Amino acid sequence: MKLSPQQLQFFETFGYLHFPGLVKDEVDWIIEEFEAIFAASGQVHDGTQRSCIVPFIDQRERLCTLLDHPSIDGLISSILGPDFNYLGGDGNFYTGDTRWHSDGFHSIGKYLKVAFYLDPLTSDTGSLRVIPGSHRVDVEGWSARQARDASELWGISQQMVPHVALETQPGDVAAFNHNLMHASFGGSTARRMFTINCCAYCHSEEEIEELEKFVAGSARFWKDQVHSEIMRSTASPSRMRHLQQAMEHESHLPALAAKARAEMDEPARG
Ligand SMILES: O=C(O)CCC(=O)C(=O)O
Repeated sequence: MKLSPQQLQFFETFGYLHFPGLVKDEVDWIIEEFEAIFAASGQVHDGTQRSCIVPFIDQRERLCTLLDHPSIDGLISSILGPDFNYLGGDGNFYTGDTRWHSDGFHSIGKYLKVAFYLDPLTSDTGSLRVIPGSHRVDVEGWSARQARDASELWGISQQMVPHVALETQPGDVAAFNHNLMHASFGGSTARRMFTINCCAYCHSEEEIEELEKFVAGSARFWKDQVHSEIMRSTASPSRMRHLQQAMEHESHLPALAAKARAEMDEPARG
């Protein structure tokens, strides 16, 4: 699959794309694998707070193959280039609302999240909401990026912030720029979703520094490396191309993860 120039222009302008039914034919086994990962982890999701496993697709050989899936590879390659970096991702049982936020803010490099929601979701039952255009680094001082302060800024609740809701059915895929403001409201106490994080191949020193900063973020999950051994040992040469650069820039991670283990009661939940 290759995205059209119009889809790519939409992504650059608004920061997201929605692909209804992109992995519809695979969704049964994807859900089975999702459940198997949580069952094997020993984590019991009791609905009081988010449960999260990182890196997620890496936990099972079959789920790793999503990176090789022509539609997923085509989607990511179209946006980031064929030599994109795979940077892990999380698998979640979400509980309730997620307030407005972006996944950091990268003014250097290009970072993409691909999200798989495994339950039918509407705007008011926990589907992803996005503020189109809020990812743009060339729009400075737009207070949409402070949507978490909606009540002080605009006298409205966070739920009322103008947005597009990506209402999803299992098998749909949503992709968005990490800089994009996003949230969800009204979700159940067991909303299933997992993500794949990627960035464009880094060439400049600044891009590599940004990549190393992103990699350092895995420390809060107590991870010594970005990918699992399963992901790496089962990789074909074409998948390995997406793992290599992160592997070359993760040597700072074990020390940071050791520090996190010493300071935190449990790995982060997001
Ligand atoms: O689905 C949600 O509640 C939020 C998802 C999210 O914030 C993320 O994946 O970064």
